Amino acid sequence: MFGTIGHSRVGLLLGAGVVAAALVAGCGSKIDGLADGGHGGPVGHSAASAEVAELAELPGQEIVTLSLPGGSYTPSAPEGATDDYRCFVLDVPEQGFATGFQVIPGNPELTHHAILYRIYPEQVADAEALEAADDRPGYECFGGSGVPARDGDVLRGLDESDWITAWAPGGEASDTPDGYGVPIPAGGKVVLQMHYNTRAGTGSDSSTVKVRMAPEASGLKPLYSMLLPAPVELPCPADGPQGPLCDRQAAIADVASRFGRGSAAQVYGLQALCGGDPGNPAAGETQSCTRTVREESTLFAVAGHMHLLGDSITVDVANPDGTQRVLDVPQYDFDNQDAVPLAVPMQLRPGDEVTVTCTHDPTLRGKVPGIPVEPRYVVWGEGTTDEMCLGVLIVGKDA
Ligand SMILES: [Cu+2]
Repeated sequence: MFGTIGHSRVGLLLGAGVVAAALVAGCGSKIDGLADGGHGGPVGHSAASAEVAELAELPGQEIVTLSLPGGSYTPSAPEGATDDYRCFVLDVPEQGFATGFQVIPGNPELTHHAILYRIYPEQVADAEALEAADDRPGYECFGGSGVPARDGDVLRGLDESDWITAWAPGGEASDTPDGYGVPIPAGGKVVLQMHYNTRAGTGSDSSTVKVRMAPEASGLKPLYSMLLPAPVELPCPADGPQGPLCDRQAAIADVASRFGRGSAAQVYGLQALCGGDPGNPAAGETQSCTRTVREESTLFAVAGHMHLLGDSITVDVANPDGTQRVLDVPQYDFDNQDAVPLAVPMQLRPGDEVTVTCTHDPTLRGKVPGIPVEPRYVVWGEGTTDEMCLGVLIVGKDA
């Protein structure tokens, strides 16, 4: 769970595997989608824990409750699948800053994760078009909201991602750090992504999300989730079983067959983002990516996300004073992906470099339930058979 900062728990919990959307264009060739990520797939999460702290009332702030359209939704997974990712476009009856969150699952058996995304006014038409595409409530969406980025500014899409909050079973109410709130712009909307695992239960869901809103005039500083993804290029171990999917191109085609062409584009896009060669990357168990801080900000907490082959993950900040490890997870546990608050919030300055480093262990295949035993070259993707390497930095903007 989240640690304590002052009197408030850190907001923006990272649920069981979620990555926001962003677009990468880069590297000469047209790469049109380092898109969203996903989740780690079903891994024996039990229902929400019995003890769930209530979102606290605060003077001058309003708690609003967001509900699914019509109050409930009956999940149905596509033919042959057991997961239904559904996004719902919702109105927030207040604007300003969100300072606290609580997801109340309506059908804990079914509900695998929930993510709330910010939709700016200029994105509303795109979101509504997605919503209208079929006659069922909501629309199918893997990983991110599926709504195109505002202006194609890839780095901003990562530095100031569109996550508002995320939830996974067991997640409790959370607060943003004192003095900071997540911007909810006037004229915008939110998209609530629900991931239902229909293997685990049946029936309908009537989940709700409580959001505590402070007015625009409250003078809070904006708080964002900065996403720091790295590629995953994990070959079949040379001394282990081999198979057709041990070929990288075959593995990428397989991901694309399950999650669409954007899913292949994001494998290449991650190489472009992280200085690798999209066509001929350095494969291996350990991968990293370094990005440069662009704005004065305060780092409050860091989370790491991988899937079931995840072994270890670190996040380092390098500045003129040296290098500080701000996340150190030597033995990754898929069931504990909570953000870890820094003992003392850290100032980030333009030019500082942040690096995420992940090590995956391909030999866990066959040992851990939930991972198909068929050998494969593993790339970034949303399924249980795929992997991610993602640092999430909870940063407040101070400039
Ligand atoms: Cu994931």
